[in-house]
Amino acid sequence: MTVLDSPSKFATGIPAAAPIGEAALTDGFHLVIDALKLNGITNIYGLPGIPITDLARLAQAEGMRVISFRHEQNAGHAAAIAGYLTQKPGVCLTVSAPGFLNGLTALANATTNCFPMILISGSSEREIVDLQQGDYEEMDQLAIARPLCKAAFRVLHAEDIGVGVARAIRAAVSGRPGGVYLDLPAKLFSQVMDAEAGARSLIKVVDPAPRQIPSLESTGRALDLLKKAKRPLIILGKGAAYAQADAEIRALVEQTGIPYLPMSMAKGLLPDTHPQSAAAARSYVLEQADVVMLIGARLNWLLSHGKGKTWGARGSKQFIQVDISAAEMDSNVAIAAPIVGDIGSAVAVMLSQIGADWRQPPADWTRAIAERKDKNLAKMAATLAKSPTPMNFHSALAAVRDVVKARPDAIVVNEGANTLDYARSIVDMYEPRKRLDVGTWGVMGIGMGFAVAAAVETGKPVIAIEGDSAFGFSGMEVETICRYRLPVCVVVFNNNGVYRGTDVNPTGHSDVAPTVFVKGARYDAMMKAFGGVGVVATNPAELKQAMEDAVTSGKPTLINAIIDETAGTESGRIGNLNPQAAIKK
Ligand code: ADP
Ligand code: TZD
Repeated sequence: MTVLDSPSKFATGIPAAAPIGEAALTDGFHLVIDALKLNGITNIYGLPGIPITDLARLAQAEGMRVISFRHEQNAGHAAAIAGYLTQKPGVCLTVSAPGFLNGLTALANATTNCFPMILISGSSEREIVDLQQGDYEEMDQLAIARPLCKAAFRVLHAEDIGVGVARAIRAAVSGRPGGVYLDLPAKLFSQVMDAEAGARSLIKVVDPAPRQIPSLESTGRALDLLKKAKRPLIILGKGAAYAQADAEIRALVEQTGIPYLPMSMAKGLLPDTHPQSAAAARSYVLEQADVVMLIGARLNWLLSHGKGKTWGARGSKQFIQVDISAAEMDSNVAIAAPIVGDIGSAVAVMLSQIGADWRQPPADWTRAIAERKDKNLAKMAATLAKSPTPMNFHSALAAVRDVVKARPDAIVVNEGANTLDYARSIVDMYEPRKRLDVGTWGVMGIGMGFAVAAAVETGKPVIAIEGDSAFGFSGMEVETICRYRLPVCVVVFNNNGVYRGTDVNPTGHSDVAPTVFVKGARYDAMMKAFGGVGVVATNPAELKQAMEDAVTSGKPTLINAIIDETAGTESGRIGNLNPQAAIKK
C-alpha cells in the first residue's frame, strides 16, 4: 500500500504519511509500479521525460532497477532480450510520440523474434489527440503500435491498471511470445484512488505461460517418421533455447542419436563441440537429410524457406515441426508431422515414447557427416592458424574463440555482416542462451542494448563482437555501460566501413563512397571518454590479452580491433539477397 504523495515530494525522497483520520490513497504512478512488482518484474529499461519521469523515479524509489539509456531503441532492445533470457516480459519505458516511435523498432523486432516484451509509453490527452488539436507530442500511439506487435492496450482509469498490466504480461509470454504495447496517457498517472481498493484491483497473473501439451497422436506420428528415416536431422532454433528445456532437449538428441544443427541463437544449447553437432557439415546435411525435425525454428529465409537448392532434390524431405504456434505449420512447405505444444512438454512426451528398442540412425549417415565435419574443421583450423597483418576476420575471431572457450559462462552479443557470419561459425558456444544476435530480421543496432540487459539480468561477463558499422547504431550507450559499471567488453571490428572500407567514389568528388567511414577511427577513445578502458588491438595476441583483462576485471572496456579493410565480402554471406544494378553506367 502506498500513501499518496505529490510528485515533487517524491523528488526530494521524503515520503509523507497520510494525515490521521484520512484514508490512505494511491495514484496511477504507484499502481503501475505495484502491478509490475506484484508480477515479479524488477527491472525497467527506459528513457525519462514527460509524462513518465516520475514513474521512473518512483520505480527506483520503490526498489525496482531502472536502467536509463541514451536512446529508446536501445532500451527497447534491452527489454526484448531481457524477456528472452528470463521468460518474463522485459519492460521498456518511453515518453510519447518520438520516444514511443524510437522504442517501436525494438517492439516490432521483439515480436518478429518471439521475445516477450512490454513497451510502456506515456501518451498525450485522448481528447486532444482524437480531435487532432495539436498537443505536446501528439500521436495516436495505440493505433500505430497495433499492427507492429502481438497486442496493444490502453488504460484510461487508475482502477484498470491491474487489468492492463495483467493482460500485457499474459499476451507477451503466453503461446508464441512477442511484444505488447501498453499506452498510458499522462492523465492516468495522477488519478487518485483509495489505496486498499487500488491494491485489490491489481492482478497477480497465475500461470502466465501455461504448458501446452501436444497430443500423443502428434508425437507418435513424428517418432514413426523418425524411426523410418535413413538420414534424420534435428534443427534447434532459438525457440528451443527460449523454452529453457535444456536437459530434455539434450536427452532427446542424445537418446535418439540423431545429428543436429543449431540455429544461431540455439548454439550452446548443446555444446558446439558435441559429437552429434553437424554444424561443420551444414550444407551437406541440409541437402542430404530425408526427415528433418525442427524444434523451435521457423522455415523462414534463414533456412531458405525449406526449399530450393539448399534442400536437395525436390520432394526429398519430410518435415516434423515442434512449435507452440499451430499457424506456423505449412507456412513454407508441407509439414508431415506437426507437433503443436510447448517445447518442454513436447520433448518430454517424445522422450517418454522412445522405447529401449530405439534404433540409432544408420551408421553410413553419421559416418558420412563425421567425414565432412573432419575435413571442414581441418580446413578451418588451417585458416585460423594464420596470423596476417593487419588482422582479418578469421585471425581476430580465433582470439575471441579462445577467450570464450576459457569463459563459457560469458554472454556473446554479435552484430555486423562479416563479423556476424564469421563469428557464428568460428566462435564455439558451450552453454544455452549465451549467444545473442541480430535474429530473424538481421537488424543492426541490438548490440549495446542486448549487452546492457545481458549484464543486468545475469551478472555474467558480456562480450559484444561488433562490426564497426553495427556498433555505430547504438555506440552512445557505452556511456550507459560506464554509468552502471557493467562488465561489458565491446570489441569493434574496425575495417573502416560497412562490410569493407575499400569503396571509392567513382566521380572523384571529395565525398567518400556510401559504405566508407573515417579511416583509423579511435572507437576506443569513446569508452575512455566516460571512464572506461579503451584499447587498440592490432594482432590476435593483443586482442586476446585485452579481452581477458576485461573479462577478469569486469571493467567496461572497448577494444578497437584493427581489421584489414579489404577483408570480408559485401553483405557477408547473404550477398545473394542484394539486388545488383542490371544496367552499368
Ligand atoms: P531461429 O531464428 O533460431 O530459427 P525462430 O525465431 O525462427 O528461430 O523460431 C522460433 C520458434 O519457436 C517460433 O516459431 C516460436 O513460435 C517457437 N517457440 C517459441 N517459444 C516456444 C516454446 N516455449 N515452445 C514451443 N515453441 C516455441
Ligand atoms: N540498418 C539496419 C537497422 N539493419 C541492417 N541490417 C542494415 C541497416 C543493413 N546492414 C546489414 O545488413 S549489415 C550492416 C548494415 C548496415 C553493417 C555491416 O558492416 P559492419 O560489419 O561494419 O557492421 P562487417 O563485419 O564489417 O561486414
